[in-house]
Amino acid sequence: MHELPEVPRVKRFAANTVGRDIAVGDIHGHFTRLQAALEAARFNPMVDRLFSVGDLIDRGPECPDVLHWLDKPWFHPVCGNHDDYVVHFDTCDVDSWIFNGGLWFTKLPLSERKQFAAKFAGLPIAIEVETAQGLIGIVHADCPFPSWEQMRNELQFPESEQRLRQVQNRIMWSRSRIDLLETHGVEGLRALIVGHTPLQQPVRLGNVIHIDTAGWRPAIGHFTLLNLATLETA
Ligand SMILES: [Mn+2]
Repeated sequence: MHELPEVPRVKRFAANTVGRDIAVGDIHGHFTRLQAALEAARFNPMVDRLFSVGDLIDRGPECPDVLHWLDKPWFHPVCGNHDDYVVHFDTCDVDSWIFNGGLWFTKLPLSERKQFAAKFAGLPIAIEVETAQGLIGIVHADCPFPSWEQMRNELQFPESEQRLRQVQNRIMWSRSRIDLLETHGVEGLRALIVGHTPLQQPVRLGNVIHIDTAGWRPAIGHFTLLNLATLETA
């Protein structure tokens, strides 16, 4: 096991008073398509910020480009289940990762794999963004608690490593809300933005907005860019 630095699992951003805050769904190694979507929405990297629900890599052709994107000061992703494979590349279930698109990673030299893992270990599990209209939460798959505060406490002050792992796995993998079409939402937020489950169009369940419209599936998908102030697509 390589040593990983301790990073905050919940990262908070003050309101953007000079530009727009935009959220995008799963990217999966399609950065050229993402760039085109940003240009179409006139994204301005001088003032705008792009928040991502994670799953930056696997499946698409441009996975190694993720390192350049993580250096961009306006790009702020949470950790998705695919990104979590990278963080734990030496201990994860490699067979299931390869089955899910991770073959490219296994071909990298060990020094590069370590470089990716160190970079991905800096990804928060949850992001919260202040807006004039209220707090926005961002996680990869779901908030598996009735309130955002409860989830934040579980992440920041876990009672055990095992409990933390269970909570993080549900945040990164759970599909129960969308599968059951639960509309009770998450207390303590204006809206929660999630990805993970590919959909033809964004789906809103209570205050939870699912925005993975499969921009990483050429021909049938598109990137949804959601404006966090208006909660409309950009
Ligand atoms: Mn996912």
